[in-house]
Amino acid sequence: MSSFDLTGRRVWVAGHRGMAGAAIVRRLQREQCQIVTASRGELDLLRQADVHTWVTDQRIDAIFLAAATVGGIMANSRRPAEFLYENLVIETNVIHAAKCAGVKKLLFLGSSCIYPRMAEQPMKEEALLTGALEPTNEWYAIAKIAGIKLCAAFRRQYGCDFISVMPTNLYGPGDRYDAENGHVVAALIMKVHAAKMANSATVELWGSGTARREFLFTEDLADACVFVMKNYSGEMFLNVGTGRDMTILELAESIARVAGWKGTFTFDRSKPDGMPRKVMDVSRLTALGWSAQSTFDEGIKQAYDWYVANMANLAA
Ligand code: GFB
Repeated sequence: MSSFDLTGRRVWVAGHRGMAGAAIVRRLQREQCQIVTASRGELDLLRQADVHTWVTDQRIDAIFLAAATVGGIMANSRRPAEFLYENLVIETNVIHAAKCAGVKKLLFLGSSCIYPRMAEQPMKEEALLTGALEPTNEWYAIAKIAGIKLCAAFRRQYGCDFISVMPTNLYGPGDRYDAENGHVVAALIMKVHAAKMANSATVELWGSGTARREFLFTEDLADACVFVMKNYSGEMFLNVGTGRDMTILELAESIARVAGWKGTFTFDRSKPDGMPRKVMDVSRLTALGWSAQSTFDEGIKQAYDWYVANMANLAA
């Protein structure tokens, strides 16, 4: 197994304000490395020359590329240009700058939405580009597929040690708590908590509630990213998840249980379900020696408690 020592390295977490990037920063605090971050005001990742200068001047050794324009099913459908263009530009700028500056290792974060809509479940890495994408997130998926291919191409042509991981749907502290544009876990935590506070008897779910998703706690994702950075080198990207899924209604019921809300769910079938099922085959990562440690109920409780403690600041 390949090994990359983080000790003493200057490690840039691109996208450290996002849910995944912030979790990677927290996890890296347990390593003996120098964590480097840049706020949006200091560095605009959409500006190629600025990214090149910054990576060179900062003498970066390793990069976690977690910066991306992200959102839930509705944000993806409504803002296709931003999801395609901004993600392509960010990853192109950072990956190319890393090569030019001689960065020793780079880990790119993709997404499980890269797989075909009708991919065989659980989805193996080999399913990439074997069929048509899910229309609600194809713009984001195409950008993420390009990012994986950039890492692979730079490895083949220039020998760069650039690798990619494909996280499943994530949730946790610091998620985007936005009922319209966020992902399902954050949106349902908000809706259920609001119903509890208002003594409402019902909460409306988008779609049929029968779509199936796999959810990974963001602290587990961060742990997997650090593990993979240290222990894996190869052209094939790696799925990161739990390998277990549930229906959206089951997710909603778990959140209601954690929140202590006893109402019922209704369904707005005018809203899309998106992919009918999305669960990853995580056997490649398991074979390397990593598996998720948090239980779903623990993770949801932490995410819910974080939201309740921070909701006043989020609204401000
Ligand atoms: O997490 P989510 O927005 O995105 O939605 P995807 C997951 C499922 O939850 C869909 C249902 O079936 C939705 O119809 N759902 C029910 C809700 N109620 C709600 C609600 O109030 N809000 C939201 N957002 N969903 C994403 C991609 O797809 O997967 C992203 O759009 C990313 O780009 C992510 O790749 C991993 O799981 O469908």
